[in-house]
Amino acid sequence: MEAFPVRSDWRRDEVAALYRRPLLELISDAVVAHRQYHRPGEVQACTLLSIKTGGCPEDCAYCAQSVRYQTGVQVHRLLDVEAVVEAARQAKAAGATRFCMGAAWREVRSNRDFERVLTMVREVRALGLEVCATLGMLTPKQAQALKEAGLTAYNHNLDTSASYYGKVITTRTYEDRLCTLEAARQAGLTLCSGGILGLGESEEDRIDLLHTLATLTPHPESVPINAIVPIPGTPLEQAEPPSVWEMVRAIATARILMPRSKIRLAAGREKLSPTEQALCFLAGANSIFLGEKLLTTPNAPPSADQALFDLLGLRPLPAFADTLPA
Ligand code: SAM
Ligand code: DTB
Ligand code: SF4
Repeated sequence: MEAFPVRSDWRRDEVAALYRRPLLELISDAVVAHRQYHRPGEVQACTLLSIKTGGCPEDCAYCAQSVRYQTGVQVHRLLDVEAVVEAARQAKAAGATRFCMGAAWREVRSNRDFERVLTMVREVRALGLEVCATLGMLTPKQAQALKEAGLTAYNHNLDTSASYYGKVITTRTYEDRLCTLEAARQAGLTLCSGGILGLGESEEDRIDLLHTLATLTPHPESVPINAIVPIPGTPLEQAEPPSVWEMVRAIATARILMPRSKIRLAAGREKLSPTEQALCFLAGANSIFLGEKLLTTPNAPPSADQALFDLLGLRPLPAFADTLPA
């Protein structure tokens, strides 16, 4: 019997009990679960690029790119293929192994812009990088086209619990989100799906979110845990970012629930000290965003990340690496 088996039949009460364990006990188990499936010290480095910025018709209360809020973000149409490939080349040279392209779209339309995204996927993949995209809702046919172009992963976050979702976003439903994840899965893409802490949700909502993610079959291969980055002009401009303890608790719980997945310490890392980030890695985070910028906000500076990797003895995870044999 494996110590920390991969299971998708987690009960809500089991997730709640895990989430509420004394923190150091939770971390100790997360350390063991992490080592069972991953080489400790290996951290996946992903770089994000916003390929189409702002002007999004959705009303996500946290987002700098919604057309409904005055956030000062410079709207930009879909970038040219050459600019994206050049950014991917630079990301690779800086040590990234996964390149993630984000578009401020409600959904993909099957038009010339989508054809251009497919070309971007083909060309970035040809550089030997894993390619991820986050483009909003997808149909099964679009998911298939992305897969055929060489996309590795599709990012589509559940963000929070099903019951709190309507407090954050009213222009689409949780069910819509789950349908897109299903379309991507059916097309053979790996999934990247996680959430945000600090939307004003309760502990129950965090437990619900983790329960939903951990009962997807199979689990998302990547689970980003974002801390809210409060954006002036959005309804969540005054949101209180989670404490490091809340981040660590969510990461450790996710690590035990989905032991084979990569848990990404995503947005909000810039605000954490090296000591706080070390605690997140110990608790099971093994993926980060590397580079100057996330989509519209600054990320941890590359020089600080290099120093952190040296200090903690972390190594970049190679592209397309598998987890440890069971
Ligand atoms: N439009 C697509 C969508 O919503 O799926 C893709 C881009 S969207 C910006 C990607 C994800 O970034 C969101 O689902 C959310 O989880 C995260 N995000 C956006 N703004 C954020 C913020 N201010 N703080 C933390 N996470 C954020
Ligand atoms: C994810 O979970 N977080 C990233 C990526 N996936 C697309 C986005 C974070 C965005 C932070 C706010 C911004 O830069 O606009
Ligand atoms: Fe649009 Fe995505 Fe931002 Fe929501 S999170 S407003 S869908 S870009």
